[in-house]
Amino acid sequence: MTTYDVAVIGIGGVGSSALYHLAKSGARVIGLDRFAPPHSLGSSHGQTRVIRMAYFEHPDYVPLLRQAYQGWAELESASERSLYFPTGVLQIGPESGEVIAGVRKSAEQHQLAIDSFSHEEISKAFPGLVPPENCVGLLERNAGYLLVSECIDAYLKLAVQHGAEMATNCPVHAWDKEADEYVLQSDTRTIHAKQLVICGGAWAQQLLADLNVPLTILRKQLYWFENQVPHYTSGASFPVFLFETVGGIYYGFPQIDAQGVKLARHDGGETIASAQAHSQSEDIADRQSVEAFVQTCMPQLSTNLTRHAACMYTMTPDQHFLVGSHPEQSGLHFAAGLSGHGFKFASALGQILCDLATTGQTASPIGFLSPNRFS
Ligand code: PYC
Repeated sequence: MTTYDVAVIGIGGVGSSALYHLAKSGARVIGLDRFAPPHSLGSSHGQTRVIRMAYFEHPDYVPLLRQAYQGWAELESASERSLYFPTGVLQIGPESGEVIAGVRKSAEQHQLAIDSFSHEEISKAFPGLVPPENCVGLLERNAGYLLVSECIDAYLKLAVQHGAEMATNCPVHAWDKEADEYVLQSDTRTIHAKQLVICGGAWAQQLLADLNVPLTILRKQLYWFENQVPHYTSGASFPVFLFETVGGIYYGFPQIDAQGVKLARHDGGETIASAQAHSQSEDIADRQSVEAFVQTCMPQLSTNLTRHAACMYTMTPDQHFLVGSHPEQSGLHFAAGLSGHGFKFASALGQILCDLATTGQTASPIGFLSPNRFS
């Protein structure tokens, strides 16, 4: 019988990175997943994810983002693949809104370069964008997008090259701690491991229920719209964008291929009871809201849909992540509740989970993400 040093449950965004870092550190590691990543059934698919450093959500994320940028650069170098595209990220909203005030606060606190645009300057600098009245823009040039499935694929391939094992299409139904080992049960296998890392995405609601932090699952819609004009393309240096409007928060990406411009709504979403209730079905009200945004703020973009997808956000009560070691179960470490803004951190979180599983500690500043804040 094999006893692994570490078993990783969930090898999507963060789990694939953890698997890679663990295998590279020399640990005997196995990654398990109920599907076969990269796949389209969870939270890490749909072509692109935003990456930005002047973090409106909270300045405490910035040191982790510095680590994450470095981690993505290392992945690009190790895999010889282009995964990060620094198009810049333009954030637009009222001066006193959550987004603009939050970007300014993080930029000031961490001396990050951002360029400011008045309402009038936005449309001149970015033809095709019509911001709502009273909005300003902040452009962070050291920001852009990641190719989401390619990142996971690169991590998994490198993890295997470093000796990791993978068990895909292998849901873990239960685990127990026997003496000093975790014993995991799937339909077909029993797996023994000294340490357990849980990166279960929306399945963390069940896998980490004993943390007693309520996790809400939102079904979110992604759209690709046909584009006929040059302004909205990466070739025209169009940036990733995020708009805070009175109607909601909308974000999107420059056109990078024949599918057109990807757009979605960051707030809202349909609450579902569990990850098992997820489906790819459309949400008509959400689509109408995104179309109305296009007609008002990107009026030269067509509303003909070329592609639609649905993914899940796993929300904590305060929309900040849960990262750390289990307060009562020694040897159990987790990253969960990424609340719709976590993928960009996967390179750093995988290293942090590796540190926790192999040394019991990390030098990365994750204290503000401890689940203890809810107790
Ligand atoms: O993580 O930056 C982000 C993001 C914006 C909209 C959805 N996710």
